[in-house]
Amino acid sequence: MPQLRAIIFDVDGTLADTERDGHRVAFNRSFAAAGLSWDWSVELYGTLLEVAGGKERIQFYIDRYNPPFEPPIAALKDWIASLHAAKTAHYKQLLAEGIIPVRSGVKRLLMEAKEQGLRLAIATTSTPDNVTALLKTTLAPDAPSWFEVIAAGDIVPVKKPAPDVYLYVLQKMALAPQHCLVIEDSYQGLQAALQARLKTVITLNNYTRHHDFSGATLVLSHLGEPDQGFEAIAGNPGNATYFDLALAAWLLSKG
Ligand code: XBP
Ligand code: MG
Repeated sequence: MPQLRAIIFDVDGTLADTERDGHRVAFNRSFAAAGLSWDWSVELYGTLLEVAGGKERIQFYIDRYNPPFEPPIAALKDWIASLHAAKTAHYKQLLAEGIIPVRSGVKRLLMEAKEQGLRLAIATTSTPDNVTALLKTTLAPDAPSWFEVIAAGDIVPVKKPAPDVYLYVLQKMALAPQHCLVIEDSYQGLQAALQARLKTVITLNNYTRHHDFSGATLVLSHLGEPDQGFEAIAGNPGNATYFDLALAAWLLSKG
């Protein structure tokens, strides 16, 4: 019977609803500051989220939508990297304003895991600086240290839906996939985790509720709290009304 040894968290959309009011706004601010007329609406951003990674997303936008801009003198890849660096600064500024809280149940679950000595990790496509800033502003100044491994951004050459970031975490923690549970929010994240043979629980958000989550162990509206239960969209949560370590261990023990 496989035992639960670690939980691996995705970040954007899973720990916090960062995309619409955080990353999207930061992209737009970096575009305006660079003198570009580009504006990513809430709706367009939903389409652009098909591509994980901010630099990759900007490249995809240029390729697919052919937006107006003066071709840079520098190599396009370098120009995108500097635009994206400005975006990261805007994003961190937005986080510092405290506008983005963690999702329901996230802090409770992390505290429970810490108390029980369960190992924790992060596997995200987002830039490392974004992750530490989010953890510090929403949880606690020392929250980055709660995670044994924070695998983020360009740490692996190929981003989700490729499994690389999850394989990297497993290798760093020297754990077999059957001892870990993943919490994700998107199709791309689920594919990455499944290809690494990891059982995955999905918490939906507005950008991902229409995604195909076949293969997920459980699909929930959110992790929930004792007084704010989850809705189970797919899978069997047993008698649980909110997601805790007992439910996580039970899901994994089913093999
Ligand atoms: C989310 C992403 C990221 C963010 C933006 O990753 O795909 O690209 O949208 O962050 P995950 P960057 O759900 O895996 O956390 O601009 O730093 O890429
Ligand atoms: Mg995500």
